[in-house]
Amino acid sequence: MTDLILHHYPESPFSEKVRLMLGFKKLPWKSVHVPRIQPKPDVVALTGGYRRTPFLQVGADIYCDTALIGDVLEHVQPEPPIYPPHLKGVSRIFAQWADSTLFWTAMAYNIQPKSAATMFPNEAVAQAFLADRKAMRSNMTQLRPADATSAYRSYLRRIAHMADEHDFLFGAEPCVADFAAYHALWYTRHRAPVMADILQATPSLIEWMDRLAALGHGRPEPLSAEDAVTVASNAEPLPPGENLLVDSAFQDDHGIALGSRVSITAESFGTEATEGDLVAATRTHYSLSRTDPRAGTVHVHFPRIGYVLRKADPA
Ligand SMILES: N[C@@H](CCC(=O)N[C@@H](CS)C(=O)NCC(=O)O)C(=O)O
Repeated sequence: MTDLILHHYPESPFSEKVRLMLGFKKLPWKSVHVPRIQPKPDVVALTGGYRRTPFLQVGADIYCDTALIGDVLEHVQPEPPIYPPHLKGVSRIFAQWADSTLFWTAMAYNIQPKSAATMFPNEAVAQAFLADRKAMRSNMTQLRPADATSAYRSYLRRIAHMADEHDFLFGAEPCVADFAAYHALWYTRHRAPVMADILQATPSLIEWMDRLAALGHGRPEPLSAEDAVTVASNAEPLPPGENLLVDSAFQDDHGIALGSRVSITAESFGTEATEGDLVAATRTHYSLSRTDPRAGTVHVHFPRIGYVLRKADPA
């Protein structure tokens, strides 16, 4: 199979979620480091506008969002499963809560003046990062630090209750719920250690985190961003139904026909649009075809949930 190329950066919590899934499935992968803030010319050459981290490239197919990347990894390497059949519904619903409510509560707690001072090499880098993220959050409400602290404490206790029962949240083996709940807590522990006391109230939580960390990151090998763009330009995107996604049947909820010129944006946090021709709109995902001067023709894939599909404005 063509290489799995993960575009990510070490400090990114959502990337840690995927790195651990790769570790759980013992997969080899190529590791491309992307910038933490805009501009991201090599990212945009592949995604067409989407700037969030991580995304997964396989040849000329670009899979955006960790929810979709989980599906791709399960397809590539079904064992061990991250979506065990008996937890199919609950694990995805729990993961969605963790990737949204838990994540944003943790981040409002993690990034406060006390921790921000320790996270960046200097004031200029800190200011650039905070300004970039503020612009990304412009359509979101943000928890105040005290409210975030109260909620985070409660969520941690609830997760610890689950870890009291079994080695992992829903049983003896990890599933997507564990990976989704882990990454924001990993950020507290490793990227904002001055804030990490909050994790100590619940020993079973730390033991559960240690069990997940022990899964490792699989077998990464470095690749430059330029080489990743060359990989795309030398490949053809796979037709819908033959790529690494589970379904291809057309589901039209928007009155937008296949072949239409469309744009896709995240519902919130980083709403830069990707524009292209709609080549698939299935129960689970959208796929756009676009041609880039450097990357050639690529298919960019997004999950349906969390993304907005619109007809593109006529040129
Ligand atoms: N729902 C997305 C969220 C991804 C996300 O918010 N990632 C953060 C980094 S952990 C991000 O994109 N930050 C801005 C950036 O990296 O440019 C996913 O699951 O992939």
